[in-house]
Parts: sequence; C-alpha cells; structure tokens
Amino acid sequence: MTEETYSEKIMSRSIDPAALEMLARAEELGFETAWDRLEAMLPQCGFGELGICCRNCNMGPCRISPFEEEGPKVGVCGATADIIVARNLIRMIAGGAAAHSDHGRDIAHTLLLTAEGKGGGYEIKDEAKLKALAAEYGIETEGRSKEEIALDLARAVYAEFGKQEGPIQFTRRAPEKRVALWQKLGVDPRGIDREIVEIMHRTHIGVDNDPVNLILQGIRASISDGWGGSMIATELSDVLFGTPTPIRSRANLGVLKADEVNIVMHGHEPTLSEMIVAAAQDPEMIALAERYGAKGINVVGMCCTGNEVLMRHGIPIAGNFLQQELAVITGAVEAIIVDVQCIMPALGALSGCFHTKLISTSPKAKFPGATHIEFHEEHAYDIAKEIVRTAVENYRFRKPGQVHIPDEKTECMVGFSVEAIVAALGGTLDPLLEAIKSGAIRGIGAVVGCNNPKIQHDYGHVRLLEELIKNDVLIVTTGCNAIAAAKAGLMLPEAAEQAGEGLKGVCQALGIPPVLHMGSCVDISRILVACAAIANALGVDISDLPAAGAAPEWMSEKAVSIGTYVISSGVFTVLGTVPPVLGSPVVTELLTQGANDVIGAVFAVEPDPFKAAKLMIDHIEEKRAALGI
Ligand code: BF8
Repeated sequence: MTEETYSEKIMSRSIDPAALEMLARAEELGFETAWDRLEAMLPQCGFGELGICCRNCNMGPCRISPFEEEGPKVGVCGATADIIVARNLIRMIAGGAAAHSDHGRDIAHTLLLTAEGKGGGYEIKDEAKLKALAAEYGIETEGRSKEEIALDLARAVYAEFGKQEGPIQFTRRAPEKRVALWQKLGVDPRGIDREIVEIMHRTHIGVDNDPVNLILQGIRASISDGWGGSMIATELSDVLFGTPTPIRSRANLGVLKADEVNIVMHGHEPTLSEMIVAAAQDPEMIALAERYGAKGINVVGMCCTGNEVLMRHGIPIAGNFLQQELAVITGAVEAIIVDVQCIMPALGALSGCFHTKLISTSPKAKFPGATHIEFHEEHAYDIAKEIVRTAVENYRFRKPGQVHIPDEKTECMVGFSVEAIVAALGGTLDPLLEAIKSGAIRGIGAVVGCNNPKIQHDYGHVRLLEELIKNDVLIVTTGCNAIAAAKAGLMLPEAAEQAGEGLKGVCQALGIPPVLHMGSCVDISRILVACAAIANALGVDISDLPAAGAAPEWMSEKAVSIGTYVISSGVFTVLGTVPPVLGSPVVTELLTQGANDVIGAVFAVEPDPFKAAKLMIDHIEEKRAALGI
C-alpha cells in the first residue's frame, strides 16, 4: 500500500508517513489502536468535557446541567459548576505535579545511593554541575570528594519534598520580580509534597469552595513542579548522566532494524534507560545476540525516556506517544521495556499478538500482559543485563512474516541544554539578546507536549513549528513535540532554509537548527532557566519577554501542571485541545483573561496551528513593542 491508496480515515489520523504506513497495516491485520478506541468512544461524555461532573464524594456522582432551564445547577452538597470545575482542574494539576516530582525524587534517590557507594553502576558524570548546584544550596565544596558533596546535595534536595515551610531553592532562580509576585499572591510554594497534599485536602467534600482560591493553590503546586520537582529531575540527571551537548541521531520507526535484536525503551526515568543502553553494549550480551543469529542489539527510545538517551547518547528515537502501539505492530520488537508514565495498558494485549515482550520494571507501574522484572538502583546494571538478556533470548521467536518496518528515519541534531546553547553562542547570551533586539529573531516559542488522537498526529506540532520559524521565532522544545520536530526534519541546521531571513541568518552563523531540542518533559525546567536568564539579562520579568508557549496536542495531567506553571512563570500559552473547564464561566474567564492582571499571562485555546501561530506571534510583537525593541 502507498499513501495514495490509504483510506480517508487513515489519512486523517497522522501526517507522519511511517505512522500512516503502520496504521494501514494495523487496519489490514485487524489490530486496534488508540485512534480506533477514541472513535468507539464518540461521542465522549459532554459533562466530562465541560468539567462539571463531580465524583469527590459518595453522595454523587453529581453533574451540573449546562443548559439554561433544565436540570440541577448545584451538586448534592451545593457545589456550583465553578467549584466543581476548579476542583477537578486542580486535581489534574496534583496528578501531573506528583508524576513529575516523584520522577525527580527517584533521581535524588539514585544520587543518594551513588554518593553512598550503593548505586549499582551509576557514577557522577558532571562534577562541575554538582559543584554549581551545591553552591546554590550553600554546601561546602572545597577539599571535599564528589561523593561527599553529592551526599549533602541529595539530602538537601530530598528535603525539598517534605518541607513544611519554603522556599524551594530552585524557585529562587526566577527573576526577583517574579518571586516577589508569587509571594504577594501567596503562591510561593513550600514543600513539593505539601502543595500536592493540600490540593487533595482542599478538594475533599466541604473544604475549599472558592474557585479562585482553589486555582491559586493549583498555581502554587504547579510552581513546585516546574521550579521544584521537574527542575530537580533535570539537574540531578545531568549530574549523574552528564549535561547534554549537541549530538546527531535519527528519529522515527525506521530506526528499528530487521536483522538485530530491537529493544524499545519507553517511559520517563533515565535511571533505567541509561543502564539498558550500557547493558546492551556488554560484550556478553552482544555475543549472545549473535549466537541467536542477530547482527547486534539495537536499543531505541520512545517518548521521554527516549528523549533522555537521545540527548545524552544519540540513541535513535522510534517515535512519540501515539507511535508506541505502532512500534509493536512492526513485529520487529523483541522487548518494549517500560518504567512509568504515558505507557498505554493496551500494549500488553497487543504485544501478545506478536513475539514482543512487554517488560514492566517499576514497583509503581504494573501492566496486564507484562513480564515484570523489578528494577532497583542498588543492582541497576545486573538487572538491566537480565532485562536485555530476556530481550535477546526472545529474538529466536520473531516471526519473519510479521515483520514490517517503515523506511522513515530522519536525521536530527539534539542536545541543547541551556549550557549547550550558551556554548553555541560563544559562552554568553549576548549574541542571542542582540539578535532579539535587532529583530533578526522576533522572539522565542516554547512548543511542547503530547500527542492526542483528537488532533491529527503531529499535524498540530509540525505545522505550528513551521509557521513560527517562517516568522523568525526561534523554537525551544521538549517531549513529544520535540520528537515530532525531529521526525519532520526541523532539527537539522539545514532546516534554517525554512526559516525567515533573520532566524535563518542566526542559525547559519551558529550552525544550529531553528528548532532546539531541550529534552524530555521534566526538561521544560531548562526552558524556565533560559527564560529567567534572558529576563535577568534584560532586567525585566519573564512576562515582559517576547516569548510564547504552546502545547498543540496535549493530553496528560502532567501537561496541565506544565501549562499552569508556564503561565504562572509569565509566559502566554496556547493549548491545542480544550481543557475540561468550559462548564465554569468563572474558571474560564480567569484562565483566559483574568490571570493576566494577576500573574501576567493567560491561556488561549486554538486547535488550528496556523491561528495558534498568529496568536503567539501577535503576543511576541506586543511584548517587543512594550520593551521598545
Ligand atoms: O512527559 S509529552 S505524551 S511522553 S506527557 Fe507523555 Fe505528553 Fe509525551 Fe513525556 Ni510529556
């Protein structure tokens, strides 16, 4: 089959040729994917879509009638639509902030074990960053070993989670004006766990019933994610695994190899994927693979853990969120190894139709149909080897007739940590500031987030990016947007040809792509650090910068937390799918208008990427005018 022969239904699902090819194959073979399940779900619950269904106590479930005349206007307890929507929304923030922050906690745990000499194969790779972080925490570094410093740092960071009174240290990286604003509003977070727990408390039946007060707590918890849990995950990952620097690799399902053992690493925490990458290079494992007739072991990534090893080792990435099932349907995957977050439970049953083994590893995340090999950092390398061995031994069960790997694999240049960007600029931010002031670069677009089958796969991401760079907006990206950009060829210096004249000139002078890969979703903290540095250099707040954010295909609770901390940091953000808030006039007005007067930024919702780009560009131009540049 070729694209010309695909049905309209298939063509409406993705713009990625590899995804289309596998979707057509799935249909031909009768395998169900997330797109089919969404179709079967339609029409989706209107109450849920508007956010006006409450299940917080067993007098309910209650649902508010959105229509003027008929139906209940309050729940059994008397909660209005505004209260219910606000409670539901901040519970989403709690879920997202918890996921990111627990990831950060796990990395802190790994650093602690490594410092104590109990990490089963980990080492401290970036000593300079270790010392810089120690200095931020006021930890003595002179004359001390890196393990001694790391032990103190791990303990100090651990304490951020359970603190009863703030501040969380990394929040002090924000411009002074921003911190002062947070303090004035009472949203400067205390401990990370405390803010999440307080959301669960306040949303219990009969506690906080003021929609604005509820949203303020959502803001506080989201800041403890972006400038707390997520930033901890990023910074300590750099200490342990190295701070990313530019590196070339390839992206899309074509990175799977017909004659090698294919291992797909899917999930989020680099503690596992780093060790799998190392274990797959073990001569014993390679010899074993050859004994089973494979030419080698091919480790590839998927989603954010894929971004982590892509950025640090150039490990190819097989795809973003909606491609996880498609990877299995290639019939060429010996093992899909997962830890936490964004892993579809559908993978178990689907893997069962192939020889593929779904291997779960986290005590926090078990899946139907999975083989569970529990991962513990103390024995990391040995367990990783066992997992790799399981994958290699599975190669002999591959059914050649089932194998179908698309050709697509696009070259990309990734690894733009803040440190790498500053290095590319010659050691200071000045050339970037000059380019912004001169107008060669009109502004910065932070485009991030998931895939969602409600939006044609990658369409929202790629069209928005193309439109922004055409208008001289330099892009920083993470997560599944970054993977979409890599697959679309936008992460090559040559992609500067598609940019406007100003941005093109800057990219060509520096040898960088117009779309910069800054990592996984916790690495949106890198974007915050970059924004703070630029704002400080200009002597303004983040909300004054010619910058705008977007999450064109978002779907997860993590994305709700991200969006909230991004606007709470002062960056206007356009969402491509509608959040479940439209049932509340108060919450909708607050998030799309009122927040401007409070935190200096708002959300807009715009599914059309061309219109979304226009909103972002207009915002950037307004900010330029206000700055007089
Ligand atoms: O944390 S972008 S689908 S993979 S939630 Fe998930 Fe969304 Fe992808 Fe990474 Ni982020």
